[in-house]
Amino acid sequence: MKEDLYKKAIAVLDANFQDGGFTIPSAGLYPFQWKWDSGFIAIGFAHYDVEKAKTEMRTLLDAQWKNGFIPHIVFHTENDSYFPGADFHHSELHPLSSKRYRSTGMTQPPVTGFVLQEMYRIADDKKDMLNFIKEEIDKVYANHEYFYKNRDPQDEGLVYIYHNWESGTDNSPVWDDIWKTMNPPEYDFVRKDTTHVDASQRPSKREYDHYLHIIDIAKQNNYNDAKIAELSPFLVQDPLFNAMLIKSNQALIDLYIQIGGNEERIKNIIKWQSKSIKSFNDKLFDADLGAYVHYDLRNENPIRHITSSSFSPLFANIPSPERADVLVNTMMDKFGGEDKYLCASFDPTNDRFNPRKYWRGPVWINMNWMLFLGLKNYGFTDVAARMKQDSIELIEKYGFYEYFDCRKDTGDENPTGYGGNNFSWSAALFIDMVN
Ligand code: 9WN
Repeated sequence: MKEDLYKKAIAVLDANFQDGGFTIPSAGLYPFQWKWDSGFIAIGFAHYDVEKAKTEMRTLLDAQWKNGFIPHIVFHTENDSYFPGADFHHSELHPLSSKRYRSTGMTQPPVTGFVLQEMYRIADDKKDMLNFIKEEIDKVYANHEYFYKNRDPQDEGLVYIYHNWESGTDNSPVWDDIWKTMNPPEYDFVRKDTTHVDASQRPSKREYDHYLHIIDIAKQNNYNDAKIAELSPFLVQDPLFNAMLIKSNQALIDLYIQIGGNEERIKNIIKWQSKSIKSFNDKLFDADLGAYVHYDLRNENPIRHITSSSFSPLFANIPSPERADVLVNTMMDKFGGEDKYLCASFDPTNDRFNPRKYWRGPVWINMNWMLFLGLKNYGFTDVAARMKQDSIELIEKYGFYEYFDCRKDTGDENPTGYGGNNFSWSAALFIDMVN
């Protein structure tokens, strides 16, 4: 069974790989290259087609802007099966945007550093992979430098995101608190996502009004970072985003040491890193909840809800062992009942939990993959094993869907996975987990 699924996973990835040298997340629903998807996808490819893994990362890094920014979607082709596309985002408004690729003017979690390290771990030919890494690593460094220079207005070592799409966890109930502070106009637009996926599994029209309004404000200011920091109604320090930056910082340090030289860069990253880890622990940990939370920088409030992102610091070695114990107890207590698969994207004991809707409850394989590695690293062997087992079981039961109901019994006659099918990162990370 697992062997068949392994072959199927390879078939999903290969079918989604495009002539332009990148992989779409899911046909129809997501027809372009997405930043964090690409990183997870490269990890999958690295196990069986190392050239494709390199191509995926090369293409993504080739779309980097002159200021080090890497966009969240690269629009390689014209395709009207997705909204909002290149003509809505207008990345050319930013003077330093890529002249070669049209893209969005927002980013996604900083995966590229740790992905290069994972590719090195997986590669049989380490020398060849290190040569590839030498070619690309300075672009990742420039990306981190961009974040610390432009996304940390109070110089805390914690970078902000200015849009929920930057978080990757797009309609998390966490953002509801921010929507309450906004009153965007009603936009007139044609949704494409709900032609591919049942509307009950996707965000609402009103949520999309908020999403579009934040982009409009950024566009009115030509995607200027300082203006966005001043004016965007959405400005959040997200624990997942910052944990991934910290994880990638460490990867850069390790890889630069291996490459040799680069003393100045290593010194800078170490400086960023120690500040980031300290602020992360001081500011984002909520002792009463026993979990890390998001911080609303625009309104200067912690957003006190538990999500799967709350546990992501385990992946980046951020909590002390004592705090990691607290975190895992919270996870098992609220998310870990025997009637559930790990790990719901939102607190199942909270009123805002919805087991079928996008990031408001369902299980996502990329989150499980990060949590699995983090738990393993801290020595939570049993919980790590369950995280992996639950991920594999969900894929065996439903296939390579985008997200899954965390309830073992959904009450449906014909239960199914949710969102897009033949979804690339579910296939890629399955390949990594069973290897
Ligand atoms: C907006 C591609 C992306 C993922 C995100 C996921 C979803 C897009 C959308 O799909 O977001 O970026 O249109 O819903 O939430 O994490 O990168 O797979």
